[in-house]
Amino acid sequence: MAFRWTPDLTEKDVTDEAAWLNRRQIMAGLGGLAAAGFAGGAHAAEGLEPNSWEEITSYNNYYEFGTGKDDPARYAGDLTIAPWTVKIDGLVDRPGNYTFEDIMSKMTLEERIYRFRCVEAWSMVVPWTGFELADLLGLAGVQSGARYVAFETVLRPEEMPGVSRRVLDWPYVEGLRLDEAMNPLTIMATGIYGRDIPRQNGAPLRLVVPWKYGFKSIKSVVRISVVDSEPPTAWNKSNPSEYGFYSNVNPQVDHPRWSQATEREIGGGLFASRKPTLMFNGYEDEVAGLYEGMDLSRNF
Ligand SMILES: Nc1nc2c(c(=O)[nH]1)N[C@H]1C(S)=C(S)[C@@H](COP(=O)(O)O)O[C@H]1N2
Ligand SMILES: [Mo]
Repeated sequence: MAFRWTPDLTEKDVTDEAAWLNRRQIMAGLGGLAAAGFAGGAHAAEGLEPNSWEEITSYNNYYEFGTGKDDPARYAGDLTIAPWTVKIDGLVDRPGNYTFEDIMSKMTLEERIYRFRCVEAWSMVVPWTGFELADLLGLAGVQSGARYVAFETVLRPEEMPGVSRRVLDWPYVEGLRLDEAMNPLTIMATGIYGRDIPRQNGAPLRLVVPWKYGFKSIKSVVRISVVDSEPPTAWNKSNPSEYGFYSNVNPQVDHPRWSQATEREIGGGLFASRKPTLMFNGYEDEVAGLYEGMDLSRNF
């Protein structure tokens, strides 16, 4: 087995987190408006307490590196993330291979503190840095007739020890309806706590859709295709009766094998009580309109 670099929590990580928290306190002191702007808009201005850097980067799901929660932090160190290109194709005016640097030079980065709810009924709060997916799609120029957006994760068996097992049909793929993709809450994240996003969290850029179960937020994206019909998605292909295309967080629609009414907060401690899960993970005001007239127990 090849040498693996294991990312450890260094003094710099702790310093960055402390600096970030300090900066936030200063911003909050400047008044509600500044604090709201810093948190990335009204939806995030309610004072969410982010999880620690350590929690966010050591308890992960990234099955290409193994199915254990600590496998991604242990084994993702070998993933080559530079150079990196994202192929944008399909129903766009300017298809092509966009380099990570090219994308970063054209996008506006913002900090967004979002709730993150896994379908397995645990949750965190993550201070992402990223840009709106709508801006990237705008760069490529979405054509009329486009209805969905498909995403694909990098597939490198020599760097990803988990893909030797067919746990899922690799590469990992995901999809959104075009209006979901264009919603201002939907971002491509490139950082956490103001630092580059670690490999175990989906470096160098990953999707974050905060009102949907975590598996929709596909990591290490290498391809974005604008298409006219609903694209296949990894978990739906593997088990369609348990994982639907929409996968909106919904406390009233249980997973066939467990309740979705409550969640375990990571870092809550051994004796913490479970927290009630919020409709659309707390983003109902922003996204409920996308699903007007749809039966959410059928379109789960
Ligand atoms: N390519 C890829 N993306 C993925 C996954 C994965 O296994 N492979 N796991 C998903 C699941 S189930 C969750 S909960 C989140 C976890 O993100 P985090 O490790 O940053 O918390 O990533 C999602 N994106
Ligand atoms: Mo998940």
